[in-house]
Amino acid sequence: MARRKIALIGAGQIGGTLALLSAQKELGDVVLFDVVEGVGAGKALDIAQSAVTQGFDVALKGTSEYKDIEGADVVIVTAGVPRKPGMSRDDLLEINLKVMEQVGAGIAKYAGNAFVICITNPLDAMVWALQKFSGLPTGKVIGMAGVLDSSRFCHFIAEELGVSIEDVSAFVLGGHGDTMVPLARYSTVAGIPLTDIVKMGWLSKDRLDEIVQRTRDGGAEIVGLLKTGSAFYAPAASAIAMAESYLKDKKRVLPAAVHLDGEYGVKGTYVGVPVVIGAGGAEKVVEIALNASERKAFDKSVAAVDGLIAACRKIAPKL
Ligand code: TXD
Repeated sequence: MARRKIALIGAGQIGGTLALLSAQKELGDVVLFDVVEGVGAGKALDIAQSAVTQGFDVALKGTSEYKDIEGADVVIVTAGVPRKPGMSRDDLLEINLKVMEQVGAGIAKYAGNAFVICITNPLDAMVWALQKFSGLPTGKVIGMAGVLDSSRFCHFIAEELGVSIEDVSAFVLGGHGDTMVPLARYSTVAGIPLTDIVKMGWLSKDRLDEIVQRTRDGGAEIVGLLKTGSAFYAPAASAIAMAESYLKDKKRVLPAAVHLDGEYGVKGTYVGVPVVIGAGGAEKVVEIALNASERKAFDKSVAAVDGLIAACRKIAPKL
């Protein structure tokens, strides 16, 4: 079977890391696209020159022309601008919406059968707009945020309890913003729900609440430390996990921003929920039972996403 083809639209901090991780896992040949001449080609060449020491056989190419993404199996979109200290993800909406229109046209023309993973912020609105601009089926266009937010939650829990990260599983629902919903009840350490870990006295409720808030602030914490950009290693690793589940038909159950068509009582909005990702794309939305406080928090997050989508519609009435 010919090698798969992975197109990365945006060859910046995350895009370059996506290219390296994808090559290391030999997921397929890589095309690094960027509007800035040379960025994609430079990073492609640099990673290719690490192949002999890392032992991967994939072709890497940089480009500024959409024709070079022709026939891509997976397209991962990071094109746009990241935030600077003091900026919210929502502040990026207007500038990145224009980018999504260009990217959507390029995907529609050259990669209509691809599985598209959007990363650009504000994520839930950008993936919604990208699906509309590209015209691809809603099940083939999803957003990466929940895997990242859950990974942050897992890291903080493992660090706090002094346990292996391999035995921690976390769940974060809702939009990729301040209203995200880390779900302690469905997050576990070796299968033990965090709510029971608190009852056992292994973790205090106050510390759990602090960890939940630190998860919500996870992006801003790194922006504040880096000053010149936002997180990119964990975001890239998160998107690669989603791409790998599609390419290898792994049927992983991962939190991702997907189009809801009535599930969770939501219709027509993209928001983070658990989804089965396999060769068909977002194959099944997993509808978990939410208690009253979880439902309230989830609905608040959906409302925040709907507000961003309304802002997109104001800027681009054709959406
Ligand atoms: O969890 C998540 N979804 C978030 C997403 C996690 C972290 C970062 N998040 C967002 O991803 C961030 O707020 C940005 O909107 C994107 C990309 O972040 P990155 O750190 O990779 O930004 P860079 O390094 O600035 O890279 C963006 C690249 C850069 O090289 C630009 O030249 C290019 O995008 N760019 C474009 N490429 C193609 N087409 C257009 N129009 C374009 N405009 C800029």
